[in-house]
Amino acid sequence: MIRPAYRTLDPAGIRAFLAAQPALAERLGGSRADWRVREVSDGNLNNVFLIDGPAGGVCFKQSLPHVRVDPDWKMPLDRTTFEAAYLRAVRPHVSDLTTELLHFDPDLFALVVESLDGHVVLRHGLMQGGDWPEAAAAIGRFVARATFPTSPLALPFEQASALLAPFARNHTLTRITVDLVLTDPYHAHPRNHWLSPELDATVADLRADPAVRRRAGHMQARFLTCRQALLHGDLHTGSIMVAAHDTRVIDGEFALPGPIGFDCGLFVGNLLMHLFATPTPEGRTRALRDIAQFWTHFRRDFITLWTDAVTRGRSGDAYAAPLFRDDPASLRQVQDQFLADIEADTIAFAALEIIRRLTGYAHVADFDALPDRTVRAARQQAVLRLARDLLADPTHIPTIAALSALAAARVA
Ligand code: SR1
Ligand code: MG
Repeated sequence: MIRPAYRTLDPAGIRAFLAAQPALAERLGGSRADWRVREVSDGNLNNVFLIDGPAGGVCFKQSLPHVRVDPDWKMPLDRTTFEAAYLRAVRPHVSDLTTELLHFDPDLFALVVESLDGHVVLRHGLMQGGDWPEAAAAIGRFVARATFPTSPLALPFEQASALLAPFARNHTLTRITVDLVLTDPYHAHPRNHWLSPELDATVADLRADPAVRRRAGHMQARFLTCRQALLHGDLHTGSIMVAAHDTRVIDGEFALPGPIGFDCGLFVGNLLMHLFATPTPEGRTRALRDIAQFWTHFRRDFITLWTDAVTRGRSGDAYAAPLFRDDPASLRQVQDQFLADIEADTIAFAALEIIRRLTGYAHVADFDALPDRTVRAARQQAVLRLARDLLADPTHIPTIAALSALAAARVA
């Protein structure tokens, strides 16, 4: 059989594609002429459409041969392959917190997932002053339940290795992270830019500080060598959709084996930026609440999963059950150390995320909520200085609680 070559589908092409898949056509109901196709592309990389039919809806996502927001930046198509693989790998553990994979086409690099029409992107919702009091706890649960079971804490090393190996080949998007998140902001690079000249001195200070560069280098090494578990790899507030009592993580195309604190740090870093961008005291109170809730739930759920696995004699080869099953005090001690290491990584990766989102290639919209450009620059400067301080002296701020207290004092 000759398989069709890749082409970017327009709405008519998407209708034909869906009509050719009986299960998808049945899910939508009616016939293709009844289907409403809306483009909702929001991220930097891919085309995304929502399709509604008389019986239901689906979401269609397709890789482009370039960065969506920059057609001159050519890019291999393989990213949706990794997103589909990530969904298959974590969905059994987080079925209520992500989306159902309905179909993947490896030739068109297109995936179809359940539609979350009625949900909003968390970043947009927060910017509009909305409150989702359950969302941060849900993301804490998500990270615990997506990482523990995909790590050698839970699996024999052979199984962990087989699970993680394909994701270690997610070179295209890992290169993006290595460059855009971990490297470019710390030297002069043409992709870097920032809001206004008021930030020039802050950016220059940051780059001139050897302690910052040493810590950025250390975190590059953590990111590339500490393969603790399967990560989402891009867990910012634009990769989360929320409704009143429902939180879903989307966009797993950056999935890779890595340090668990990377996923935690991206989420916390984005909440910190929201904290400094939100114009109201209520918004700031909620951002601090969300950071605390996230960490509390992540930590608690991770330890619960681990303790249960050891107690049942069904943990993996790292901290193997025979060593700890009959020694709960030692288990508690190694858990506290493991979680303290994740906490330190979280704080450092949060700082790196803040710096790259304000001085690198891909910025965030949160600060658009501040109409006055001078106020916007002052708030960006404050959160950039916080990020610099977190990197320059990690021993000074060793916990999420200390980080929140410092952020609260600086944003007041
Ligand atoms: C060229 S891609 C830029 C950014 O968009 C994605 O969402 C990732 O965060 C990436 O770093
Ligand atoms: Mg994305």
